[in-house]
Amino acid sequence: MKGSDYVDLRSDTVTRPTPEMRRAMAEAEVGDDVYGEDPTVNRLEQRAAEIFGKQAALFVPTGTMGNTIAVKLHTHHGEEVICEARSHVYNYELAMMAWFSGCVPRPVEAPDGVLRWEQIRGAIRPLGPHWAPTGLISLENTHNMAGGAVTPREVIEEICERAHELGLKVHLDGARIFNAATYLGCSVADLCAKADTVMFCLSKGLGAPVGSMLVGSAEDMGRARLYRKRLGGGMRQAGVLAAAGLIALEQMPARLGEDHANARWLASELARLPGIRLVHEVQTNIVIFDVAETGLTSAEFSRLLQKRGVRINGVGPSRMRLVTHYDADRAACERALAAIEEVAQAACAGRSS
Ligand code: TLP
Repeated sequence: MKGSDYVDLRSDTVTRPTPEMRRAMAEAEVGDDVYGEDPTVNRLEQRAAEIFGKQAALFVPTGTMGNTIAVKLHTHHGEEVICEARSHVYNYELAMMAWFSGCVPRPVEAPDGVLRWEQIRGAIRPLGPHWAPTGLISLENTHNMAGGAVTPREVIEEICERAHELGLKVHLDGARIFNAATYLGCSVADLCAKADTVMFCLSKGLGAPVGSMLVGSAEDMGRARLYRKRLGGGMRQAGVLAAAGLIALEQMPARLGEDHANARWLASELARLPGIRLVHEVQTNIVIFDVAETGLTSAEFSRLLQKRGVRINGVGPSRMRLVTHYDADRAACERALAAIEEVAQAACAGRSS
């Protein structure tokens, strides 16, 4: 089976560029972005800043680099970064906050994936003879491992206002911030108005082949540009990538509701299958479900699905995560469901015989 024959719900990172993106990439006007001379990158950065209501933006190759730069911007060596216990910045970025910024995470558990000021307040540490002081608060919206959970605007605003009163900055890992805004029916500018920096991905639900953006103050983005270069992210004629990014940014947010509807539909169908337990309410494009009662591990379940032309990965010994996106329409989701049903039924029948 060719890669494109699979129904691939491992992530929304797997989307391929649309024909319009490919055309725009081929025709992109380019220059050397390290000299600030790539007109397409400059346009993308300007549009991202406008759409988020911030002073400036920076095009980075990955979300990991955007988060890494943000942590560096707001902290000093030897400080703590408050983040949710399952957050990406803590669990999936190769300890970059330690490696690049000399900081340690101070994880705080929020079972529903929504960190609130009450919980954060208790984790803030002043400078003292034994403690590393808090340097930054990092939020994640939507929260990936909490199943795409959305943090409402009022919650973010309260955190930012209280943090600012204490002289602390707030970074928002908004890899899927457009999914959050779609769910809430508000603009990303309103949702992120009080955050000091926001990282969002063009290459997830928005479908660009490569790229993320960091947005914030002009001063912070000026410094961020230097950190990007240090990390090897000076990409020269990156307009070929930014051209796809512009289409992702301008056109793709409007269709994210379709992905959410597909995820909700899959969740409601999965809920009636034997041996499958949904782990959370589905708000956006991520569904996490538990297969323990089928008697299979997530790795075994994944292998059996793969044989049936469906790719879904485990995110724990018995937990699986599926992510909907524009490269998997309702018909593809129906195919995925049929495969999951077959595997679950066969496993459960095997158990009871
Ligand atoms: N998430 C990927 C994997 O790394 C898990 C995925 O498939 O969901 N923040 C959040 C909330 C993310 O989900 C991701 C990627 C990133 C940051 C990092 O983005 P990249 O992969 O561009 O470095």
